Amino acid sequence: MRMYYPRRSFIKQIGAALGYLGLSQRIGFGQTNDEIVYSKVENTPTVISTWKHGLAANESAWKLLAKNANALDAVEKGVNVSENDPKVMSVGYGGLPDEEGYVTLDACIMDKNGNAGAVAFLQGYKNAVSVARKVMENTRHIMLVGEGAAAFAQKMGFPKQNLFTEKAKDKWLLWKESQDTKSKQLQIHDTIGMLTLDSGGDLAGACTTSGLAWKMHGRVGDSPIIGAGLYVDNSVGGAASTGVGEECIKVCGSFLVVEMMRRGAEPVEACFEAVRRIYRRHKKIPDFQVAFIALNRKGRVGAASLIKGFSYAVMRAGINRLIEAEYLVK
Ligand code: SD4
Repeated sequence: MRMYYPRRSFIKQIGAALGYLGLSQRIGFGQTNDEIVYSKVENTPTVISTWKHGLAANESAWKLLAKNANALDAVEKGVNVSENDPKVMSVGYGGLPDEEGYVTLDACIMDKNGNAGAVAFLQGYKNAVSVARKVMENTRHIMLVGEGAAAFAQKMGFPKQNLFTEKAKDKWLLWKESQDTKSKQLQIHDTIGMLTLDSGGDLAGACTTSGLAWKMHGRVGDSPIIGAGLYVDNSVGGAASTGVGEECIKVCGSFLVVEMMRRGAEPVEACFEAVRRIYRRHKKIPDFQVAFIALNRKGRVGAASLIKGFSYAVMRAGINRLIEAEYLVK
């Protein structure tokens, strides 16, 4: 097993060169245009999100950021795209269910003032992050769960609907036949976490998911937990996570990333420290994934994952790009 530390690769330089020519724009080229993505330009509106479906979510957030909208509106509208898309089977409508066949959603959101809202074990309302925002703005609490969260969503006027699509049902029935929990855990971790920086230099973040597929009924992961699935401190930066939530919760992952940045770490270094903490708790090669994205208040971005296979999307200056994250254990 080899521990991997971030470094610039030749291929990335090629990606950067193509970026200059505009060849890698909007197609998820997969490499970093260092000048745009890692530029030192300060206060450039920026959006970063997890996984390939983050590209579409970024576009929606970007539309708002480009019009000088605030980071909070952008982040909410951004992740709503994944929540509404039945093809994204790990978030919102069309999300894979728990082992008993219930689609239960977890989400949270944070604004520039450190305010936070969250819902967990929410059923019947696809835009969990928007319900979380209402919790933040319309109640004196931070988190509502289960029936209470659903009753609140109804009161706030969100439409109730069945989130369990036929496609998700087919997959669930297949799993029930095989009961192959282990390999499925490895494959299914496509929560969307998103961080935004607006033209006023303010940050916001959101995280929304249907959680690990085939989880126990009642299980809640890291995604709605402030400090685990998401953390934003406007004076420092923000971080969000994806992967096996239990591992992230145990190290207060997103909080850790932000605190590392507070002490001067670059976003990518801060993300590596969080995955390193997780790695150290396990004496063997990890058979699960955890990954983090980070955005600091200057607009610098970074990400890291425990094992290979995590990608994240960054949009800035109208250019949207999917990037393979560096990973810790080869
Ligand atoms: C969870 N972190 O519930 C989430 C899983 C995930 O796509 O990333 N799902 O633990």
